[in-house]
Amino acid sequence: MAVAYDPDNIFAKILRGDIPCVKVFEDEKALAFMDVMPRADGHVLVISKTPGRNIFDLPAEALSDLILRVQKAARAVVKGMGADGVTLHQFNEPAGGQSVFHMHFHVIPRWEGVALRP
Ligand code: DGP
Repeated sequence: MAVAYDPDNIFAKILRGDIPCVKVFEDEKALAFMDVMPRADGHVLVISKTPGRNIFDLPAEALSDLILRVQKAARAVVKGMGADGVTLHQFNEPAGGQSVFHMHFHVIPRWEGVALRP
């Protein structure tokens, strides 16, 4: 698997400020913002600031930085949304369900007995 990173993907444009987003958190390693197609209220995307298409090419240090921000986002959405838990989604390549080819995690608040929206 060696597909090149495309610096013109949507999330790279969001990182450059070329496309707006509803930002919820940012530091030197990652950006978190609201998903435009939320599977539940409070559905957040956490993206790496290091260029990488997905799990296959993101450098280990950037992956480690990213998962720590995912943990932070998970704690924040549970607190902020009054959720009972979170579901993390992370897709890799079209066959794996990925549609935006810049490494990211979905952090989706969950409530007991409430299904995800399709
Ligand atoms: P996936 O690559 O399958 O993890 O899906 C990408 C997600 O990104 C999908 O839930 C919709 C979201 N998305 C796509 N374009 C935009 C955009 O321009 N802004 C925001 N905030 N989210 C987007």
